[in-house]
Amino acid sequence: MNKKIYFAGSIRGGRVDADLYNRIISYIQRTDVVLTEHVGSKNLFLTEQGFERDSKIYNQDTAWLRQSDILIGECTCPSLGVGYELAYAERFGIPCHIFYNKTKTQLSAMLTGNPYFQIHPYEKEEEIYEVIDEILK
Ligand code: 6IA
Repeated sequence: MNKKIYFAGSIRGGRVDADLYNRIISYIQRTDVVLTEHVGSKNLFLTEQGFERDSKIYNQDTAWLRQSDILIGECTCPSLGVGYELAYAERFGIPCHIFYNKTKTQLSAMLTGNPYFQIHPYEKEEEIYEVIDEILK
């Protein structure tokens, strides 16, 4: 059966890796379902905000997260929202896989120090897809 994947990546934390998120999402979609396809989208209106809009986003994302089978996060670009989602997923017992480019950043000790998280440092993008094959099989 297709797995439901919650892909987490930075939005207001910065969009430098948006194209990478998009490639990872497309890769997962070859075999499984990504609930958060918009995280890789080029057309997010980052300046739009407001409590009503943001509370809809929060409610929708946390509902998706509770329904998901696995969280896959790309954490090279730090994001408060992704950090929050990881803690939320842990609370609901959703398995979490975290990728980050070790030549570009050092991951927070709050993630590397927590054995709940399965952490995958990489140097080259191809390594991500090899690990994803293992995760999804
Ligand atoms: O703190 P951040 O914005 O970097 O948090 C990114 C994470 O929060 C992502 O993994 C998303 O799942 C979630 N998230 C943050 N903003 C949105 C959003 N609005 N839509 C859906 N999920 C979101 C995008 C437009 C908004 C900037 C006006």
